[in-house]
Amino acid sequence: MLSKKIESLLNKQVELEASSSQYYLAMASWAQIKGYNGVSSFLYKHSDEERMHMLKLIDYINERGGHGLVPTLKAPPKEFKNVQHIFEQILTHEIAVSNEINKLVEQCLAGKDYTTHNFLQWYVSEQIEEESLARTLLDKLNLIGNDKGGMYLFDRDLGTLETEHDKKK
Ligand code: OFO
Repeated sequence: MLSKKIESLLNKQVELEASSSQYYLAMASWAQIKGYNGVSSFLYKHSDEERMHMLKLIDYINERGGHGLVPTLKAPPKEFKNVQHIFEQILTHEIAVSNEINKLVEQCLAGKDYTTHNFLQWYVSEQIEEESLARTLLDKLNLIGNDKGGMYLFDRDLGTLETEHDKKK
């Protein structure tokens, strides 16, 4: 059985995963109308992954006798400066999410909730992967700079990049 405190912290994490999903969905839609089809397909998949992270938490909370709550979300931004800026925002966002996961892990240890601690290890490794992917893509974008040909290839490659989402299909 979950303690009320851990249940509420897990529900906060549900909200964070849901808002990550919305955030990436807004980026995907922006990229699509700007003609970046590869970037947009990558971001749509990324948004789906975040939704899956949210669902996994809701299911866990419910399985442990709590109540997974569906949050009200703030609308994400509509406009983005450029693709590079999007990936900078993704990296910053993922670092913030990792910090929240780490805090949650600490709280589980403090409350001796080893089951939730164990459950959260999946999120810990997922965050390492997400941060590292965002860093790699941002490094590539920094190399490309204002080179239009480079950007064309980046977009094309991203459209064919196999993500966690593809592997789980
Ligand atoms: Fe849920 O992994 Fe990103 O935020």
